This record gives sequence, C-alpha cells and structure tokens, in this order.
Amino acid sequence: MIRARPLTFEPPEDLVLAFRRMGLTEASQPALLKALPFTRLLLTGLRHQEEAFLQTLPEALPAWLPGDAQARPGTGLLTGRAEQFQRLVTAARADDGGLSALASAVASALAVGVSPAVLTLGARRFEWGSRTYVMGVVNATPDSFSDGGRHAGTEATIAHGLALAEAGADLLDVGGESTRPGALPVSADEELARVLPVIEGLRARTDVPLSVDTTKAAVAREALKAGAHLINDITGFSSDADLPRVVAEAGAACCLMHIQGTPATMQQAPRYDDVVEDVLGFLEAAVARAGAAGIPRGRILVDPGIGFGKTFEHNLFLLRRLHELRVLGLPLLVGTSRKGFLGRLAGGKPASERLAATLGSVASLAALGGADVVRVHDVAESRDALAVADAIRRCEDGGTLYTR
Ligand code: 7PJ
Repeated sequence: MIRARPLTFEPPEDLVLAFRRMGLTEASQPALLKALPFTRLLLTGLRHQEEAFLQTLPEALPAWLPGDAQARPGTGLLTGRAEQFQRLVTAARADDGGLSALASAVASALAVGVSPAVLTLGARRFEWGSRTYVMGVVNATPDSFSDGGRHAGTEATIAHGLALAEAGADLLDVGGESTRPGALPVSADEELARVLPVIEGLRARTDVPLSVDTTKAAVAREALKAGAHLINDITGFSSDADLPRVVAEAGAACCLMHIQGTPATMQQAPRYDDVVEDVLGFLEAAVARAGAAGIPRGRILVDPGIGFGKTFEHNLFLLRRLHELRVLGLPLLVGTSRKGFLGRLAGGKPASERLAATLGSVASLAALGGADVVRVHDVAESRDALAVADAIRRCEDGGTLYTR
C-alpha cells in the first residue's frame, strides 16, 4: 500500500495573511498559492515501478530523495512546490503502467488543508474546520450507577447527560460496555438494558445528537431505532461483521477507532514499527468496510484510539503527528480525557485529578489544528479551553495592513 504523508502542516490561511500584508490582490492569490508552497511528503510502500518513475523525474516535477534501498526499500521524500506536485499527479494518472495508486496517495496528501464536508446529525450541523467540537462522555456502566439500583442509576445517567448538553456538548456518547484496559466483554442484552433507557431519556429531553459507544450490531440496531445518530465503534468495524450494514441501513454516521488487540489484552505489549502508518492502514481498512456496506464517506469520522494498544510514547507521538491522519480526508475525533498517559505526565495523578492535564491536551490539539472533535468528560471546562485555543489559531486581525 503506497502512502504519502505530509511532514509539516501549515494552515493555508497563514500564507494568505502574508499576501495581505504585502498588499497583493485577492485575484493574484490562487496562482501564488500554487506556485509558492514548499511541500514535503514522506512516501512508503512504493513498488519498483513507482520507484523507477520517481528516480527519473524531470525538473518541472518535485525532487526525489530515495530511502536506503537495502534497509528501507520503497521509501523516500518528495519535495517541491504545489504546482510541481500537481504535475506529478497528472503525469502519474496519465501513465498506463499502473501509477494510479501513487497519483491518489500524493493527491490525498496535497488535500490535507481542505476541510471535510459538513455533517448534519439531527438538528445540528458540524462545519469541520470552523472550531473544535465537543463530545461529552455519558457512562451507562454499573460503576457509574448509584446505590439506588438500575432505575435510579438510569435517571442519574440521563441527568448527567442533560447537564453535559447544558454545558455545551455538541454530541453525547453513551456507552454501556467498559473498555478500560483489562475490562471483560458484556452480553448484547446486558449492554442494551444499560444504554437503551438512557438513549430514550436523552432523546426525549435534548436535541443534542446522540452517539452510542458499541461494537455490536444488535445494540446498534436498537439504539438507532431509539433515535441515536452515530455509532462509535472502538474496534473500527472489526468485531461484528453486521455492524456496518446496520449503520448504513439506518442512514446513521459512525466513528471508526484504531485499536491494537482487545481491551482485555491491549496494554500488555503494544508494538509498532511506525505507529502512524499502522493506524493509517487500520483506519483505511475500516473505512473500506464502511464504504462496502454503503455508508457514505461524508458520514464517517476516524479516531487514532489514544490508549488503545499504545504505550505512553505511542500516544504522544500520535498526537504530535496527528495531521498525518488528515490524508484520509475525514474528520478526526480524539479522546484523551483523563487517560493514563496524562496522569503520568502530571506526576502520577489518578483519573479523578486529571482535569488540568486533560485541558492541556485538548487545547494543544486544537492549537495544532489536530482534532475536529474531542471526546471529554468535562464539557464546560473543555469548551472554555477550546474557545481560547481555537480563537488564537483563527485570529486574523494583525492591524490594518492585514485586512483586505
Ligand atoms: C474512546 C472511546 C476514544 C472513541 C473510550 C475512556 C475509555 N471512543 N471510548 N475514542 N475512549 N471514539 O474514555 O477512557 O478515545 S472509553
């Protein structure tokens, strides 16, 4: 599988700001944007035919730096201006010797600055790129039930969901199966008994779209009937072969997450040669399963699965290189809230004392332009942190010389 990943991610608006400061007209900008940017793509998975093509690129195309042919065959770095990359894509497409995979990989990498299409869930519109959206976590697992038994637990869980909606959640994620490291699976019947009353209760009392954290088609089918809008599968459609069809038939959306192993075993010995590449490969396969079942691309989100079969360093590296997942052209959802790596960074704090560390993580993600949705327990606090990070990232008034 050929993969092209951008090494740096600069918001295209930044160059436009420089043009404005220089007094260049709006009309001249599209041509300049094509001619100026310097792009660097890391390529992997190349076969001999693509390597042969890249080794003989003329001047008008990007420059090629091959990786070590013995140690890392099929790798290299392409550098050049946007228009040189465009010519490369055109030339690779025109070649009938099978360079179309190279053409699409490079084209996807060049499109990383383009926001995915708007997603409508129930009464809400998600305009990707406009801000970082917030998914609030609603746990319907027994450890979150009070002493009053299941009914009292359900009422408390619904009340918690409504409070998160009130605090500004854009989406609520209801989960009835614990996926913590070492957690054991529950039956579909038990999971349904936990989540269904919560979904029904929330659906009747808020228009905030509802997501259901499940890997099971039987649970998804009933949850979608009860008014849920999105299925959040932490196994990226790899557990239940019927799940993609259930989502497609309901016209629902889905979030496909990367996991290595299963919750019971995933933290025993996570291992990757290149964690970003493995996550990309897994997510591509998950998206293909969704597509094969008839789920439109515009209704799919992807998630690197922070903490799911990853070491401390894997988690940090994925967050740092998150922009590389943008080559998928899909909105990115990221869940760091109260996770173990944050506790360790904060000097060994338990989950209940990880709020500040969580806010540090969501604000960093937003400032880096990494995530489209963050999945958090603390909605009000996260909205404030994101408002700051999003505003810094998008501010354009640098004085009158920057205005049009
Ligand atoms: C995630 C999730 C996540 C998505 C959980 C926890 C563990 N779903 N479900 N992404 N985490 N999409 O909240 O600590 O990161 S459960």
